[in-house]
Amino acid sequence: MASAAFSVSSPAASAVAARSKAGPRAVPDRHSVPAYLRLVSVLGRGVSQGRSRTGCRVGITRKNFGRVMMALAVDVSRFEGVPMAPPDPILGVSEAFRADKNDLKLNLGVGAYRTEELQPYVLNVVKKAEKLMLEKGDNKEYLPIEGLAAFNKATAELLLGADNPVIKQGLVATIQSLSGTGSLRLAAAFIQRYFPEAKVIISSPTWGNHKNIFNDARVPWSEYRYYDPKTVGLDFEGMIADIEAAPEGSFVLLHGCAHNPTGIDPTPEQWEKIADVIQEKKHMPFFDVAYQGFASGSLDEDAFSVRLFVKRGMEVFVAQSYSKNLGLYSERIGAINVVCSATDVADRVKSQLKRLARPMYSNPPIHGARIVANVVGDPTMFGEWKQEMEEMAGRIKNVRQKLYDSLSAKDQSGKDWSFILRQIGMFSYTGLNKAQSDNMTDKWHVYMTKDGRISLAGLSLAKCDYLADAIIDSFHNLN
Ligand code: PLA
Repeated sequence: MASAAFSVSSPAASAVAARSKAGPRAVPDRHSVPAYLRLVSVLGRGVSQGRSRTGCRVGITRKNFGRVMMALAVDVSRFEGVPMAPPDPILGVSEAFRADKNDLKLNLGVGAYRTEELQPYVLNVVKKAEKLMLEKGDNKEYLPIEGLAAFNKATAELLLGADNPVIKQGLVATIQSLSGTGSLRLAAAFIQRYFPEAKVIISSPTWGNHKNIFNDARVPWSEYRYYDPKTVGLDFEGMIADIEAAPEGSFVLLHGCAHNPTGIDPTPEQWEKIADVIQEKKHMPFFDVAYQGFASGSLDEDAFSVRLFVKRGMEVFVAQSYSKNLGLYSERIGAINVVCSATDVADRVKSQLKRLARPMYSNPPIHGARIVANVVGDPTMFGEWKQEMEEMAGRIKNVRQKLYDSLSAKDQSGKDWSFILRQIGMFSYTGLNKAQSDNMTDKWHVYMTKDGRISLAGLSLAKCDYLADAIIDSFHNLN
């Protein structure tokens, strides 16, 4: 009988099997077998028909690889058990923003740079590189699994400095990957495979997607203290104590610069101390560098933390992204670099990263890699990029200052808003709680993440007064 031949695994199909066993008297409901086996006869070619013990028509499709498939009708879905996922806390904000028809609306959710006119910005140097690429008529062949060689060279040099001995000695395993997120995910898969006992410790708070990445890779994580709401600054003692207390050999996830969401970075002296503890505890530093050049306006200054660890001879993981500093958000261009203690180690690590990448996405996209390689590899374009990046970073700093001025001038309560000036990078961590952030959106049409973070890269000088009114109202009138 046909039903006996089924290999079933879904909950709906198991229910079918159970009911079949129960015999013809099983009472059909909306989700029962007969409802969806009845329609099988309309499925046509490749479907053979028979009768189940419930007396219903059933159909099976035999694929040539020998598996027996159950042909299902449409009134009960196999996806019945799939619940609706919540909107993403960051990218979901942009969806809500797009749906709002109010002219006053402001999207300060995702960290994406806008011009003073609040328009997306394609860097001139990117347009120039793309024009050259088009003129050259480059082909679209597959890249090797590790990505474009010229990109991998350029990206490691940009991160570590072209003269860094670790590059000269071949100690860096670099794999081009799918921007910052994809690079983090690849590294997480590597940790899961080769350090199955290790856990990752991440700052509290951190970029929301970090937790998803390690969860999906099945890498256990816990948090170390980072932000102190009382001082609106770094909880340095707490951070050091928690890194010290983590099991030896933990991976310590650090934001290379422009910590997201707080905008608070350790000082150079504090970085030294952090490196001391990590070294003592034989932890592995794992840097997420998503904003090189965007914190200070200088690529070298923003790589200070990573270079400090590398200079100490430590083995280090670094994920890089060109979404923000070259405005290549949708090109998905970035890299994972693993600085190793010996050349053969770097070769082995690289071979395993490739092995992980191959079944995940095979090989990375070429367009963004060529842009980066062309810009970084050409002294004139490199200079132009640095200038444009300084301008972008400068515009964000101006907006930061203006927002502080507006808040200080308008708020009669005497609250000290100077923490905004001490924060760096794209974001300001306002201290607004969820209810207050909801008020920002519901009443003022200011879209932001519910942790109180606002992206200053999405703000214009002209909108600072309006935003200050919204913040003051939300802060003082809601708790
Ligand atoms: N790491 C950090 C700390 C980030 O803030 C982001 C992006 C990434 C990695 C990944 O960026 P990429 O994959 O595009 O290279 N964070 C954004 C966007 C700007 C996002 O959430 O995806 C943010 O709004 O926080």
